[in-house]
Amino acid sequence: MRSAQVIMVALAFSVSSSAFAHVEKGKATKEKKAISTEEQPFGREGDPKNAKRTIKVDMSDKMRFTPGELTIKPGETVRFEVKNSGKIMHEMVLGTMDELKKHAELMKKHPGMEHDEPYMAHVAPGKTEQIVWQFTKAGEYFYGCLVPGHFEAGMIGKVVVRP
Ligand SMILES: [Cu+2]
Repeated sequence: MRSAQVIMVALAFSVSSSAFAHVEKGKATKEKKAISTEEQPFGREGDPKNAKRTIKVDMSDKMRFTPGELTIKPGETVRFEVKNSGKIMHEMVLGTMDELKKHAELMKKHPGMEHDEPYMAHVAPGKTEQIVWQFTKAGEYFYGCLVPGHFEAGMIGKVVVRP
């Protein structure tokens, strides 16, 4: 029982640290691919068929998300329609506060880095992109814009997952 717990903890750690394994790509493409089964501390990629709720999120050059706070039920799959109503690039990245902070630091060191994960949407000015995500566990999570400087300017929102 003890050793099983240790393995579980080690496994959870390796999964969350792999979230920072960015792949440098020429261009981030949004082609159709299989739904990832990778578990993150804040849930996993959702099946669009199970998304009963759509939440529109607006991102502006005032470095704000609207809405800035969401309440979601544990197990719920949500379709985010993420609109960039500004004139510069923005992105919505879901995560824990700890991960978002680390990720923002990484983005400052490597500003040209492109990455694509199911829990993030990079949105060009005037465009709308989607994230389908299942929040599997109750807790407090966040979404941030990790374009260098934006997170620090307060471009951050909160997701409260509770029954
Ligand atoms: Cu931004």
